Amino acid sequence: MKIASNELQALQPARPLAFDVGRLRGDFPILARRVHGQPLVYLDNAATSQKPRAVVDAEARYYAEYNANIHRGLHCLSEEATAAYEAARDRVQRFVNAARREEIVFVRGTTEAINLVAASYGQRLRPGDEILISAMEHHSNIVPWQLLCERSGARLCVAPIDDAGQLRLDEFERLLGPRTRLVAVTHVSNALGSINPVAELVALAHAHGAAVLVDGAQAVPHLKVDVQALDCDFYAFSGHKLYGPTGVGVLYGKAALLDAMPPWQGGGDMIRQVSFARTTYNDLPYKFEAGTPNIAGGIGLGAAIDYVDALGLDAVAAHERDLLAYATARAADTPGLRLIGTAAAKAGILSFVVDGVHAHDVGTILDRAGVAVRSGHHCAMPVMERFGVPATVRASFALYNTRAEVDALFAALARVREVFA
Ligand code: 7TS
Repeated sequence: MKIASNELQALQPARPLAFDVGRLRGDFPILARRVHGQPLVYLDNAATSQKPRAVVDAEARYYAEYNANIHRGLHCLSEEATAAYEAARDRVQRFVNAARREEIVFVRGTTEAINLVAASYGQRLRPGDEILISAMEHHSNIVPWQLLCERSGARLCVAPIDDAGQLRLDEFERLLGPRTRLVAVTHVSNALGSINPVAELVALAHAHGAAVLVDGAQAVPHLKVDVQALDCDFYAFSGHKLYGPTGVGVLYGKAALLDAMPPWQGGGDMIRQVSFARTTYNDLPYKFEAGTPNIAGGIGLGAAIDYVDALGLDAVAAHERDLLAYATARAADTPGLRLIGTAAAKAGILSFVVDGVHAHDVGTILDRAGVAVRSGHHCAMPVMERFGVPATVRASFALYNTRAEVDALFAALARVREVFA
């Protein structure tokens, strides 16, 4: 009996490819370029990560071969585009282990996901209710809640962090009270790298009857996320930090909650029946997806998830842990460098200040050496205030970074010392 090669493939146990950073760097065309005459050392992955050829090609193929609007045309191209977009939703569902595909709402990014929850779920908040966040949140997980507090009369409570940049669990628990309706907390801090014990926070919040939104923007590229195991009510992330396109992201929400929530934007696709007397809304997830979405972006995000899945997030995490440990050790040997964020559990981020040199000057000198980092407050001004610094330099790692690139970072930092000596 002859066995076709694809059937043979199906007989092999699913095994991630070996993690060969040298080989997989070839998948990212941009990594071959030079800046200021130097090889690019891209360490600004927490801002946005670079895209593998597979993602760029998936977007280009949509535009070149089957560009059409989705969910409406009965013609061939529209059916192909709809199938590809909805297949991306299925990939996202598997990626975060959501129970149902209707629980995956496509949005513009993390920021929009959080604003959606604040605008829609937020309508049930009343004066005197409380929203609990942490002191390490990105502005996009602070300001939407402040706006909601202004609208509703609710109060914003903030759980503090310790000197290492870890959430104070005792204070978090103390701040959970009978008026707490919602907890909104980051999974991984973008300014410090701290990983929060989300499952534990969710259990505590649920014991007090509060729903939980998790900002997963900095977590999904580095950790395997299982929304059912976390038992969070909402989980938000962006495609562009996960090797996918900009302008697309995901709001996961438990179906029962999403179902009970009012729509937040009105328009095409989110309705079932419209008349001037009365409009009824579409089923989940479309009720929250008004208007033509980022079709190419959704398809590109599906390709990005395929790429990461093929490598295996466990292998990616192990590689990044090695880079972070190596960089942390080198930082300890660097005079005048102080780490901001030394939590026991960290993912992919080395934030620091250099004695006597502003972070922006450090960033500029690093850039001349081809090393791209972010210098500033990282849209987390309260974190800067907590540590008494105006800004930090942040090197953030991705699956394609190497120890040699960490060496390039520290060689450029030595140059900073020479310039400012
Ligand atoms: N939440 C966290 C924890 C983030 O790190 C970011 C972006 C956002 C939310 C917002 O994501 P967006 O895709 O909607 O913009 N963080 C960063 C950063 O650290 N540097 O640039 C953007």
